[in-house]
Amino acid sequence: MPFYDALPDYPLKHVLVRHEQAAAHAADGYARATGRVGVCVATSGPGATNIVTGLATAQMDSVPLVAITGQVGRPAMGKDSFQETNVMGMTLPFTKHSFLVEDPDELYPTMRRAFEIARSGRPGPVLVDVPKDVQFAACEHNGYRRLKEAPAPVVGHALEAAAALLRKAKRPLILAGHGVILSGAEMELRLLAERTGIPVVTTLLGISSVPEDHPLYIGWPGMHGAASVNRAIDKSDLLFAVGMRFDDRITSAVNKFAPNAKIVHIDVDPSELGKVVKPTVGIAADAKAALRGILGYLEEIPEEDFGGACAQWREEIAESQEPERRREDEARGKYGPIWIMDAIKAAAGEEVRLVTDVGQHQMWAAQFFKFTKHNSHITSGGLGTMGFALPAAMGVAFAYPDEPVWVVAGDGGIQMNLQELATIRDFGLDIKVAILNNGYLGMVRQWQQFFHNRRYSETPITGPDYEQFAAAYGLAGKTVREGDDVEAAVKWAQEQPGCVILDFHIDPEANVYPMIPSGMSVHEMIEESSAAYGGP
Ligand SMILES: Cc1ncc(C[n+]2csc(CCOP(=O)(O)OP(=O)(O)O)c2C)c(N)n1
Repeated sequence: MPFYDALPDYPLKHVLVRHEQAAAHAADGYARATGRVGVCVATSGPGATNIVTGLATAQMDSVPLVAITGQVGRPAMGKDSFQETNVMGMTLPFTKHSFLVEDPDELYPTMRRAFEIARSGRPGPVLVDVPKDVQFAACEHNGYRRLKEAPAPVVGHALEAAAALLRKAKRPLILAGHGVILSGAEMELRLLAERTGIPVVTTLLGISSVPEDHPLYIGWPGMHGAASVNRAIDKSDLLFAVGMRFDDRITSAVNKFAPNAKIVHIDVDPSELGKVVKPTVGIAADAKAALRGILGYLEEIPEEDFGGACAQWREEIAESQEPERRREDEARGKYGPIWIMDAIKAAAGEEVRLVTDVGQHQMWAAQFFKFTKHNSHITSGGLGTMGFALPAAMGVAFAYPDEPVWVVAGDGGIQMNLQELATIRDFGLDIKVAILNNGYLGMVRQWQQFFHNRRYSETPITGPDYEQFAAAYGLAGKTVREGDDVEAAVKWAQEQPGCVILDFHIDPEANVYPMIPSGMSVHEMIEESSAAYGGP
């Protein structure tokens, strides 16, 4: 109450969402798209518990957030008071830092520090819990001393060792993660790839750190990654991993990850080095600084060695991508996810930012959308939070009101935060929503199909008529079925002012390929997923 009473006196833009979880995801979307700190506010008790999923989502993907929660007054704390909850205790495991402000004079410096912590080093969410009587109290503030930013020193000999490994490798791969985007190291990454001719793969969150039409970009690995990319990792003799954390969707998709490779691992968070994969050379440093340092050691490679050194390796990879390309092109001619992705890209143009939810559609978008704009792929990777996309897109749209923003979601996840259409309408946000409606919790159904003998236990799911639902919110909507003109519908949506919902009824049993269950060997995987499951 005191916070909201003060709010009109300050030049802050406040967005009243309809569910606090959406506030956290919207702040997250804003932060992912801009690199700036996103802020969300919630009241004590149920308001605070509602933002918990949003904080965990941000923590898993290293997103800078400050979440401010109201707390009951200090005398009431610890007494099961009305709407009291220990939000700090509850969120400690998945915030970068948490504060409970017990002294009004500490409020100002704590807020400043919260922002600094959220954006420094490896970014993450910071919680500031403020008791009601602290909010009411008069406070003194005597300025603020910034934390001394001490970027992890980049150790010269480690950089040199990494450069030496790059020079020697015959089958090297660059594996770029979210850290490349977070540290703004895209140029350095590209320079390194182009100078050495080394093919680049990304993690899911690293998608759009390199334009997908770059000749050295070959795709992404893991459980639903391309077989050719997993195979390349299997054969690689040097994995140059930067700004990534060896998530188990990549490493345990196969029984032995990168068995023939030396590993260079660069991460700003030293605790990531050796946590999952033991590096040959570990460098605890900001991606941009480390890449610059390494580039310095690669300056005097003779021209003919640049790019030429692994020409045969690139050819080998290109060959193994050929059947995948063929299968993708065949699927392109049929009504389904690829067609829909192509149509969105064509109608929205190169500037589009795509925010995806979690499930099959997320994997299809990552596989087929062909992201060419820097940092244009926004998704919940680590926590995999259904319900993320629509509110996160609100944050993206607030950050870039004049650029196209599309949501791709399933008919399950979209229903987890649909109430935000009211917020979207109130602010006239220009968000286009494509629901890939298969009538199932599709990704779960796919697992049931393959591993539970098609026992579709509790995965068929109903929903509203989305056209009518959109209309009830004063928004435009359309249902698209096989045989309808997908391009025309998407173009129509793009041309409408404000938010539009397109409800694409797709094949209920369409699957994501490849699919590599944990522990399968690369060789089994290639046979199973490419042949038996039919690819691409
Ligand atoms: C909040 C939340 N609950 C449950 C899950 C587990 N889960 C992952 S994908 C999925 C199904 C998603 O279905 P839908 O949104 O329809 O998308 P589709 O897979 O059909 O594209 C579920 C239930 C999750 N990731 N997040």
